[in-house]
Amino acid sequence: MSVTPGFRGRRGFDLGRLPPGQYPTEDFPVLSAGPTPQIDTADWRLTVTTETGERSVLTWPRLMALPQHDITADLHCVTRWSKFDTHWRGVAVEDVIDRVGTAADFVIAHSYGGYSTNLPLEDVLDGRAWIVHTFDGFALSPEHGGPARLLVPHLYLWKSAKWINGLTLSDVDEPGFWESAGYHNHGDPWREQREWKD
Ligand SMILES: Nc1nc2c(c(=O)[nH]1)N[C@H]1C(S)=C(S)[C@@H](COP(=O)(O)O)O[C@H]1N2
Ligand SMILES: [Mo]
Repeated sequence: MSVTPGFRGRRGFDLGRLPPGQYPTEDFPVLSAGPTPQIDTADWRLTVTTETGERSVLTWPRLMALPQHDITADLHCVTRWSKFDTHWRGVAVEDVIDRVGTAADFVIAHSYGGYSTNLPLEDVLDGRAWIVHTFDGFALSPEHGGPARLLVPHLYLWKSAKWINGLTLSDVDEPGFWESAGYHNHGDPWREQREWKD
């Protein structure tokens, strides 16, 4: 890496934490491919479907009854902004998936409104991905994916599906909304996996 870890830029950002081609910002831009769904927590459901078709439906009270984690993470959007030290609260994806048995290698996250994104299962296990409902101590706003979104901070932010309502486990990898439109299948910001052409 060409930047010395710990070196601070003009505005005090730790540039060693900045993936290639990104710039740091303190804003939190909203990027949504369609209208913002308004989902009441009383109506919210997260359906986990296994590769054999078994289903487990999580309601809001059941989500809140799972172990809660406080997460501090840097966000990296493929449109080149990065936001450091964001604070979230939510449940680990493995705690949601543990409710069913699976031997699948892939997962597709589905959202209210029809958005989807695909991930290798290993990328959402072991404390690397969460279903988050709180941002900066407040209920997650609808614009940013409330009542609950996926948070996968080690991948570009399009993998962090807002308004999540489903996790489908699969033996085969199926491209989601942006992946079908030419975005990279994996989306690792440290490898600049922006487009699907390498
Ligand atoms: N359901 C849904 N999730 C989504 C999107 C979307 O359009 N719909 N956009 C993705 C993209 S491209 C980005 S960069 C981030 C933006 O999250 P933010 O609006 O909270 O910044 O959400 C991701 N999750
Ligand atoms: Mo994005």
